[in-house]
Amino acid sequence: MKLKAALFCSAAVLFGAAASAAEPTPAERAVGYRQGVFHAIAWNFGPMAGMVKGEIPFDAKAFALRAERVAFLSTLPLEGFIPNSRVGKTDAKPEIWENMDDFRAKMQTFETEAGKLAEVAKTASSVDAVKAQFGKVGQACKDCHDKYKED
Ligand code: ASC
Repeated sequence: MKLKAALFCSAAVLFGAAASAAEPTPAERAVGYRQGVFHAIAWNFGPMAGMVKGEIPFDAKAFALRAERVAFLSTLPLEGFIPNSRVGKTDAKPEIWENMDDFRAKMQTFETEAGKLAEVAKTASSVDAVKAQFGKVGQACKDCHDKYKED
């Protein structure tokens, strides 16, 4: 009887562990979602930064495509900042949830500036045409990170 109980308990523990590994909580899924979006933003932002800094030759078509992607992606992360989702490995500071209106406004600025960059990039034939607006997008990233991102 004791052995049966012990086996049952270990099985329950194992199944419990497997279930928690396979099925993240809503908060964990929200963290994964917003981090995925931010990674996709950084992936596309990087080559534009390289062009603006003169490290990569300016390619108008590639720049415009990446700007368009960032403009779209900028509209996504806010949805992932659900209540009580500061869990696991996250750089999100608690201040986000304490100042949600300000955080939302900063995200809106990012969306607006990223949208303008996509517009400007459509007709830009040189890096000089996108430099100023690219700077505004980078500043929007930084303004939010300074206040709401760890490190
Ligand atoms: C990036 C990245 C950031 C921003 C920021 C812009 O590519 O990972 O955090 O740009 O440096 O100011």
